[in-house]
Amino acid sequence: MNKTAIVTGIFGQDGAYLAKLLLEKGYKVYGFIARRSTPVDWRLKELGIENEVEYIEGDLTDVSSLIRAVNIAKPDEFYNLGAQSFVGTSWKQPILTAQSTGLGVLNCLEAIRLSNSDIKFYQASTSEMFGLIQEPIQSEKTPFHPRSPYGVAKLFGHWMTINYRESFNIFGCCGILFNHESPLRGIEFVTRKVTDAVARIKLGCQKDLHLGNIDAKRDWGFAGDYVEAMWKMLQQDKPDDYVVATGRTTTVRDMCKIAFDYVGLNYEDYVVIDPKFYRPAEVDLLLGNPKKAKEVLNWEAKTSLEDLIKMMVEADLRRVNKELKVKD
Ligand code: NAP
Ligand code: G4F
Repeated sequence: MNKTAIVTGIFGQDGAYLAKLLLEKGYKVYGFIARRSTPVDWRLKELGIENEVEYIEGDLTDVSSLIRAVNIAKPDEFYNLGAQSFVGTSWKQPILTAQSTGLGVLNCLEAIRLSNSDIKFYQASTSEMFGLIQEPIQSEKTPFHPRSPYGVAKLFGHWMTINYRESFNIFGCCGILFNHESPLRGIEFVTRKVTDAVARIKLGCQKDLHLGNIDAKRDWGFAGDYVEAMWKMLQQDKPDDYVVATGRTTTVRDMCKIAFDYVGLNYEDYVVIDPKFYRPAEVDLLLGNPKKAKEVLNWEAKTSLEDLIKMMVEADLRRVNKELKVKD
């Protein structure tokens, strides 16, 4: 019989790719969606799946809406991807971040415990929990030291998931995912901010690009690859936690170079360092060790950073070209 899944955060980058993957595997997919004043389903539309998902309204901060959703969908699997996920915003709205990104996880776990504790649960943990890194290459065994209210909230959700596994035998898995990007990435994140700017500069409708700390290093992969790891975690016999990463780290500066080079421009002619984009505390370096995911899940990243940036620049060139045609 086909399986059923609930996905919170389905209108976000990962939610869209995961929904597509689950639909391709024959799942019935319910999207748990927070009410917003304007429609935000553009990612599902880009993937052509907006009419294949059933939607249930609710909010991660409202446990009753989660219990209602679980009772309606009766899922086999519950993927919690919903969160206030932008690190920069977490200093401006720390309490909202704690409530949705942190307590929201406990609300999901309680909804499962109270309704049907056989539901398998995936928690979107993050490399941001490593923060001030304690080891040069981070694995499942590396101690955490979060550097932002977002990282602290995620760590609460991470440990709650482990605690519900140990206390109530809930099949809860945490994917400690390193940065993953795509043409569906939100414009506020640095890769997409860069590829959008590259397209606009190339097409003559933007002059320069203001960035913060371009010496920060990230382990960047493709979101389309990473959602497969999420699914694989819930297909194992035993619940566990996994680092999902490429094993390569690159500075923001070099990522800019890759993006500008792709359209034949020199990033140094356009990037302006703007202290406005510095963070109160920075995560200088992230580099993941995906060995366990490879050994247990038979998962590995397939897309190089160069191919990823090319895919993103091309998508942004298409979007900006379309915008310009509409204006003509
Ligand atoms: P995203 O694009 O920001 O998507 C998050 C989604 O959660 C959005 O659709 C958002 O809706 C929704 N949401 C926010 N607050 C909510 C609430 N209170 N109730 C219900 N839904 C809510 O993030 P993503 O990049 O897809 O990431 C997916 C998950 O993985 C997130 O939990 C993120 O923290 C985590 N993660 C991401 C990465 C990465 O590199 N992408 C790495 C590690 C972990 P609105 O936009 O309408 O608020
Ligand atoms: O793209 P970012 O905003 O991603 P960040 O902070 O690493 O967080 C992302 O990855 C996490 C996984 O490690 C997720 F959990 C989280 O939800 C999110 O998806 O920033 C990347 C780096 C930072 O060091 C930042 O300081 O780029 C640096 N940066 C430099 N200038 C900038 C900018 N970041 C942004 N967003 N905008 C800038 O202008």
